[in-house]
Amino acid sequence: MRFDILTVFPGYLSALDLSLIGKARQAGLLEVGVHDLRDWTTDRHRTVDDTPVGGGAGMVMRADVWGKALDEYLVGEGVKILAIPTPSGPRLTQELCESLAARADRIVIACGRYEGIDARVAEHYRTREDIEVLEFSLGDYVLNGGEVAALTLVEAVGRLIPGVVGNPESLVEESHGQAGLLEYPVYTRPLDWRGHAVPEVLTSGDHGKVARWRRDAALRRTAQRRPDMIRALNAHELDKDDRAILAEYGWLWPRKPEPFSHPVRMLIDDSPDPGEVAALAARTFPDACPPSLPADAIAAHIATELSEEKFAHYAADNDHQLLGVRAEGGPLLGYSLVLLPSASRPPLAELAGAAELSKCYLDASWRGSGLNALLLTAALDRAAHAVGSGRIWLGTNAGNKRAIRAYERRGFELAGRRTYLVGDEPNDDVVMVRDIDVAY
Ligand code: 6GU
Repeated sequence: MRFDILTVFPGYLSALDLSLIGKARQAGLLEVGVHDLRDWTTDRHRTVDDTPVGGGAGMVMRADVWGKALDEYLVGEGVKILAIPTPSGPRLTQELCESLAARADRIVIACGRYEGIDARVAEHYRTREDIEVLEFSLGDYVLNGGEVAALTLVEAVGRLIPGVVGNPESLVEESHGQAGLLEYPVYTRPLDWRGHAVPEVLTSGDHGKVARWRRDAALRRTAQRRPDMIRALNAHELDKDDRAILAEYGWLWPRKPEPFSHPVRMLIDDSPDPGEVAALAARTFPDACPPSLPADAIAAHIATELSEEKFAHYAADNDHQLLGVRAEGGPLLGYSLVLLPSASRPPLAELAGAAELSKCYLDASWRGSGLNALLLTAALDRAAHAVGSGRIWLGTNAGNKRAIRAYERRGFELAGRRTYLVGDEPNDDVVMVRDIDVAY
């Protein structure tokens, strides 16, 4: 592969004589030519720029000078790329660098300065069928010229050419590599430095455990720093452990049907619309009832206890904590209602002073996805912040084994029984309780 870099500051690119790229050039793996754009000027002052047509600040680089210079290097057989660094281009990515390393024969880089290069230069070379024009940006900030971006492109593409990087395994687990994750953190000796220890698992010699730890760390890092990369992951390539880690950061998938092949970011909504909550409550309440319960009793309960007016009252009342959960920008998928001790009427004397988890319901398509744990954690967290340290109780139908098991997994224990009226029908409920505490 050959790079030709055109610039008004050829000295800027002397860094390409050094390190791995310098060695690769000496070894003949890579050719790099650096050329002074002013060599293609004809006037005494070697002028490469002029004032912008239409007015405005700064100077614009002349198309005629650039055209003569570029024509000289965009020649020969094979895949020819004209790369133009500009903050207004699409972002340079690892994927693009891999594609260039695999198929480009010649890359000519036009380094602009001042306000940029006359737009007709890119326009003209785009009309040439034997040339691909690639405008690219390094990121959302402005540099004084394209030279740093040219260095970046040569290094990012050059190191992917076989033989340039000594140990090809170094390329496998990198950030922005195939896994679509940032790289895990790395450590070397000393094992203890200024009181910071290397994570113990890395010294265990257990390769399976080390691999899992590194994968977890990569997932955590990416979830914290680059939500855009999590959103782009293919959900079907993630295992159970991956999913559990991402769930901690609010990224979930519905279990069935599974229409999303990408993780979905769930957000807690601290003030859900009471009408939306009432609609969700009407949809989800029947699933929590035993089959023996008459439909009209369920309908009566929905009409009186789960109305928009009731939820509007809870939303406005300081003794109640109403929460929703939804995918970013999507419909409400779950809601919870906590009654603080002042509003709770516990059915057992020993629960006096406890808060009450009065409701916690999820849309059917999201059950089993981990969304329940997310909502419940948020509800308990807010209850704990209101009461400090204390207890929270709940009642759920004694026949609803799925719910009872789910609450047991979240630390609730059986405390007794109560009778609960749905419409006029008495129902047998279990009462469960757990401690809550502000987690500082
Ligand atoms: Cl490629 N060029 C300039 N001048 N500024 C930039 C850039 C490129 N990428 C980010 N900022």
